[in-house]
Amino acid sequence: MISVFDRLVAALRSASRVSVLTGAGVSAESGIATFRGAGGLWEGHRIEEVATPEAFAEDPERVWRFYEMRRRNARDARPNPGHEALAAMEGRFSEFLLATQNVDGLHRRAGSRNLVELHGSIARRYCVQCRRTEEDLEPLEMLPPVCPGCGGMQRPDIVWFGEPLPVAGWADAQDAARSAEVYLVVGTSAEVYPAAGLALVAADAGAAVFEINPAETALSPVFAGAIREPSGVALPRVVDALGGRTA
Ligand code: BV8
Ligand code: ZN
Repeated sequence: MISVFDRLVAALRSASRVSVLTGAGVSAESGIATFRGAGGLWEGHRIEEVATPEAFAEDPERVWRFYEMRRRNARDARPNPGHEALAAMEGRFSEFLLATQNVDGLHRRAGSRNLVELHGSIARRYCVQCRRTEEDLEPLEMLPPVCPGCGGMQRPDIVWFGEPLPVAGWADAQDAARSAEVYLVVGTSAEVYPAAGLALVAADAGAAVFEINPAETALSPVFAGAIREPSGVALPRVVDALGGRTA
């Protein structure tokens, strides 16, 4: 009986088009709490209540306290071997795209370049008046921060619940899911749409879809197989097994 791990490695060995969807679980080993693992609460409120345009309109300072806390966590965190393995995979396939739901910037810091940040980035903020954008992870002097250009209030460049995903990034992620021969779903509870739907797009288009997650998820039944290990352990093992594979 061939193991799921060996099936995954064999599928990757013969693939030239690979795409990956990641969620908060890939950053867990960098010390960043996941949404639903950490109870998904902030000051006693569900994330879905804090990460919305309505919450921001009602109390921008409270929402900024949530994001300043997450900016500090991201600033202090380091990419883990799972992030690094995904960055290493990029160069081994003629077509590779990593679509992440994470806003912590760790994939980019690990070296991933064929990357779509489906839900924005905690390092970016923009002025609600003139849309001027700043990008840094420095501590913010005042909350809410103000635009250095026009003095308008800035908001995080994050996709909140009820907000549309970036059009270009979403299109690229969908195209990659449609054309992938192997699709990896790593560290996500697959509860947030439309991101989670990418796994269904890949499966419907005939990709071999594998899940890397210590726990079952809503989409587990759809997948060709699951590796029930932390991504920081499983992904480096997969990359090692691919050896010096060239594109
Ligand atoms: C939209 C930015 C329309 C914020 C985020 C009812 C049914 C279905 C859908 C909806 C519904 N009601 C509303 C909706 C739509 C809604 C949605 O899906 N809601 C959910 C809650 C049901 N979606 C939206 O609103 C989206 N927009 O639909 O717009 C539209 C269209 C056009 C025009 C106008 C409007 C926007 C969704 C984006 C929301 N923003 N992030 C922020 O981060 O502060 S989502 C947020 O959840 C994060 O991005 C996070 O990544 C994402 C998903 O969570 P996960 O990443 O999966 O994390 P989670 O903690 O859940 O799971 C962690 C997993 O890791 C677990 O499985 C665990 O086992 C595993 N794990 C743990 N350790 C490890 C590990 N795995 C591997 N290794 C480990 N070591
Ligand atoms: Zn401005």
